[in-house]
Amino acid sequence: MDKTFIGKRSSAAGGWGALKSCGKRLLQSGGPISGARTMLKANQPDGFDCPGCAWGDPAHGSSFEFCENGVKAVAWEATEKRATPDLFERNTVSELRRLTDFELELHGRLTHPLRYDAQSDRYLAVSWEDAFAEIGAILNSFDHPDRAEFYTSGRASNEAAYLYQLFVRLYGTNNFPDCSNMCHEASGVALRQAIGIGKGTVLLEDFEKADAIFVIGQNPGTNHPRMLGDLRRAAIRGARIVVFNPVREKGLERFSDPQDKIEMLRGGSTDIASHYFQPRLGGDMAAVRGMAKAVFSAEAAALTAGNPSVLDHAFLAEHCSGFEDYRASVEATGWSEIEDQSGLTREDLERAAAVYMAAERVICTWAMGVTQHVHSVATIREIANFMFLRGNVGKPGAGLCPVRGHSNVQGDRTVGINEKPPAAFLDALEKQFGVTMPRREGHNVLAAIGAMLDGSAQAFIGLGGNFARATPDSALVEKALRRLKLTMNIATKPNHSHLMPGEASFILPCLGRTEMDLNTGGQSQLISVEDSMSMVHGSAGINRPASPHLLSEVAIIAGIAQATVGSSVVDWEELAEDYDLIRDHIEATIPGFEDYNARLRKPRGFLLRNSASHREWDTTSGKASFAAAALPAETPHQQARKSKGRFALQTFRSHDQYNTTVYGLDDRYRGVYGERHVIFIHPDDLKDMNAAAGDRVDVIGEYDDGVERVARSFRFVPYDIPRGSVAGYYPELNILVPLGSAGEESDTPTSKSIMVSFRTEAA
Ligand SMILES: Nc1nc2c(c(=O)[nH]1)N[C@H]1C(S)=C(S)[C@@H](COP(=O)(O)OP(=O)(O)OC[C@H]3O[C@@H](n4cnc5c(=O)[nH]c(N)nc54)[C@H](O)[C@@H]3O)O[C@H]1N2
Ligand SMILES: Nc1nc2c(c(=O)[nH]1)N[C@H]1C(S)=C(S)[C@@H](COP(=O)(O)OP(=O)(O)OC[C@H]3O[C@@H](n4cnc5c(=O)[nH]c(N)nc54)[C@H](O)[C@@H]3O)O[C@H]1N2
Ligand SMILES: [Mo]
Repeated sequence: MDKTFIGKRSSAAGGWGALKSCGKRLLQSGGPISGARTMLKANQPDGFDCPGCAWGDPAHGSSFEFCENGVKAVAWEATEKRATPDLFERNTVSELRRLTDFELELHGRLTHPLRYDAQSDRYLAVSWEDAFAEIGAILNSFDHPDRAEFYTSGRASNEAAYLYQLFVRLYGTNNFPDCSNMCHEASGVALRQAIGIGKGTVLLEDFEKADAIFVIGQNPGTNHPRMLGDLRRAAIRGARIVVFNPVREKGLERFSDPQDKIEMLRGGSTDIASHYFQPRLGGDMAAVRGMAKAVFSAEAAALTAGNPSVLDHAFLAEHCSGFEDYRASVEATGWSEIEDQSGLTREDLERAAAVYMAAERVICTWAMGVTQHVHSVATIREIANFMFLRGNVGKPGAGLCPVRGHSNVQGDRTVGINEKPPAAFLDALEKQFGVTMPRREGHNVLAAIGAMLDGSAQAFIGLGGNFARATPDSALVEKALRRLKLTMNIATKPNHSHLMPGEASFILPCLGRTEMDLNTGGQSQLISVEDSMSMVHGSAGINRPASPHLLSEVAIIAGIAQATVGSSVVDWEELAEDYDLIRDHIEATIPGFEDYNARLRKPRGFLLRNSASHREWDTTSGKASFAAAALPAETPHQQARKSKGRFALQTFRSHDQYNTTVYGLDDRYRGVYGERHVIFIHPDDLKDMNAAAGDRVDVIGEYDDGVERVARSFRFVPYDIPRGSVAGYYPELNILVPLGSAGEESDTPTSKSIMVSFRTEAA
């Protein structure tokens, strides 16, 4: 094992390696037959929405879109293994805490509601009625509703999320910390400022028409494998694909599509990226500004030569505000600053700009490599600026495309999981339910942790997710959770967040996406989700529930709501019996859901209207707004190099994990096997430290707040990554992400720019 932990990188992403890996997962989950049957229903009109990612579903195509990581997500949920009360009786919580999340989740699906018994330090089975009654009583014992924090992870359906926000607002607070705060918050903030809506403007069909696709700070080979199919088809058609990523990611280089029988038989693969640029960490705003600068020079040259304009003047005149200020700010930015921050040369950026200018229709996609930095909002505004120059928003084959994470993270926001709810939504809720809604701004993730630490919060309620592991400074968050009066998690499998009980604590097991959700009359209930392209579609599970004691998320929320706020305003039981009635409330309070129940039952669902894609700009200026910000005063790379031995660290996902859920210890595309405690680093940086591949070191957090942060025993992996930038896996490195470092305007933890140094492992 020791000699082989750094092995061969796959020659292409996808392909036979993906099929082999799937076979293994399906077998582990209890047999290929039931597994394959389950997979055949993923992302089909009459099946369930894949719990893997938020990429859109095709209107046409093969009987099911094959996706290795979709198979893993489905198999993970459809496992035959069970975490029964027996497991919790045999082991104290302190003993279970010694297991990794990987080992914990291997115990399988939770089967019974559990209540923490402090005296024996064990979780014991409890009835649903007793659990609801006790939770309601504790929530009602606080002197103020803002004492409780209501977290949401992005898997919750529209129906569960809407019911949850309704209950929480009737209870009296807007405290909705949400996984989105750690994810695409910056995209929402920046896009609302720039185009008047916090969502992307493209449809899946646009990928069939684009002449160029820019992919910035995203690793779709691992995190959105079905997107690779769309990129591959675009590449074959001759579209140019321009990648900006400090790390050479296999999936973006070559891809062998398991859907393509001929390619599979020939052992062939398709080049994805026509251009692959490796900026320094956090250097993307400079890189995009460099491309904009090249576009402006080309425009000047075209005017001099009497050639057609490069800019889309009609679009700029009719639709944009702030263009002249932006032009001035680009002119004021020098090439040396651009080259230094981005780590790319002027020639590189001119080449990239040439691709942009040669294309009639351009799509730009991005994900966490852009959103988890201090300057994320400014960077996304710069991406929008760049796209406005040639009118690449609001026309077919073009647009802005933040690629979402969790399968319904976008839908949860749409239906009201928002700590800063728009006034119009609260007005609509008041009209619909005839009661006053809280207007105070609530807590996001960082504010909720702050409130737990300073003692003003007394309860944590989790609708899915793994709050303690996904958040920054995980060691501090653990302590904060254990000081609360109440902690409660609705979950499918055990994880570490459940093992940090407050005075009273509950684990409430729920049905997964793949399972049949039947009401008391035995009728199957449909839920709905919204993908990255704003398509809303239905989802109904096909598997038998993992245990007869499970309730749906909706039923659990209804039970807690009934016990806490009673049924004078809302008949919770009735809504839990018939989700159509929840959808009626959504339709009555949120624009875009007209005829929700009928349209949901159409094969591909329906599209939520996106104003910006119709070139309607709901911004303060009423136009698509340019931003004229200067480049960041300092990028993480520039900050790190001021001190010898310091590096800028990003934390990303391996090919064998889903966020805090680790499926296995291999990262095939990056050639790392059986080990997750690794640091990817440039070979020359290793040489400078007199270190070698495989050496073990402690990683020291170098954030300036006096807190000592050490991640112990990591091994170096030499890699194709810029000097001064290093990378390693989330969540193992979350103890190094400082709570105090957050994105400007987004308040997102900066988990892609952490200052670190290395120390030879303490003996
Ligand atoms: N199988 C699987 N699918 C998933 C998930 C999963 O864990 N597993 N997670 C889901 C979720 S919640 C999300 S949010 C998405 C995440 O999807 P991604 O955003 O693709 O996730 P990360 O692994 O964080 O990868 C970030 C990428 O950005 C690059 N990067 C880092 N810093 C920079 C930078 O400064 N500039 C540039 N240009 N690039 C940079 C990294 O090298 C890496 O390739 O995936 C979703 N889908
Ligand atoms: N350092 C670092 N930290 C990060 C990131 C990073 O890139 N680097 N990424 C951030 C991002 S993008 C995100 S989205 C967050 C993710 O944060 P979370 O959403 O909180 O974390 P997950 O790991 O997705 O949650 C996994 C747990 O969800 C539960 N679960 C799974 N399916 C269901 C279901 O159907 N219903 C219910 N109720 N529960 C279910 C299971 O118990 C499982 O253990 O992490 C963030 N944290
Ligand atoms: Mo995410």
